Amino acid sequence: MAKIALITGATSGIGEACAHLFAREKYNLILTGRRVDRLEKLAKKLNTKYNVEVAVSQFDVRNREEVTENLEALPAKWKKVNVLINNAGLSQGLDPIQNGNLDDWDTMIDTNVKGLLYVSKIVANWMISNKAGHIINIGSIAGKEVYPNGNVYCASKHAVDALNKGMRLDLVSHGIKVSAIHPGAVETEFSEVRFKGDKERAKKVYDGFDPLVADDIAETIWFVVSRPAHVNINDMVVMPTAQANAVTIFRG
Ligand code: NDP
Ligand code: 8X3
Repeated sequence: MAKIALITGATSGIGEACAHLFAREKYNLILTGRRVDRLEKLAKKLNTKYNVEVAVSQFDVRNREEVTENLEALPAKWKKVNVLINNAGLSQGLDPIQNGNLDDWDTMIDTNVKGLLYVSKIVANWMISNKAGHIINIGSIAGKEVYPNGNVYCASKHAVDALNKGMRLDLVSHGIKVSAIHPGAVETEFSEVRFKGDKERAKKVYDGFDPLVADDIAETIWFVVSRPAHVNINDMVVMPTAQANAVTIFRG
């Protein structure tokens, strides 16, 4: 029977790259996100190209009721999830704490922390019933270091780091693997979202060096997922060669 991966934030960037890679590896997929047109287009493409089954589930991870209703409404066969990729996330703004926008703070905490928790609780219980599974949490270098003006985004990703460790402890006796991947700069829609559609400012983030691309992270996730049954990779930090830490980027 084909394995199943549930990917949050599959409409773009790292999540979309994971959808392609896991479909290539013959996983059936549950793709989630808010932009349902993108999810449906991607589902059709992957079904045609790789002959895998793809279910689309549209919800905003910030909305507890939406998450619960949509995930619980999936037919029983889709609840045998082998891999959950907790990828949906974002940054909003890059301002000193004293100038921070409270709506941006709520959005980051509600998406990156609470949204990840809402999805994880439901899927972890499915995995406990199935006596197996693997949860991949997408953190960030911002969850390992704090950089100027990164304050609340960094706090939200430090929370992901802590939750990854907490899940590992709580799920170890159920045979469920838990791993975190913490990328440095990956060129996706991330900076455009952070700077609220300012494409010029977003582009400058990646000027003068080779950033990671979404496929680099998808391949890393695949490596982590495809280890033998007795191996769990707890934590990985993946950086562009030109980026030594959160703030040190060699722009040649
Ligand atoms: P993208 O902006 O390209 O993708 C973000 C994804 O998250 C989209 O599919 C978006 O879907 C989804 N998402 C955002 N908010 C919500 C929400 N409220 N409900 C449901 N889905 C949501 O960025 P990346 O691919 O780069 O980001 C993926 C993850 O990687 C994030 O957690 C990010 O923090 C992390 N990361 C990114 C890095 C980078 O440099 N790019 C580095 C380190 C970590 P939709 O809008 O359709 O809902
Ligand atoms: C995204 C990478 O350095 O912008 O998580 O925080 S960074």
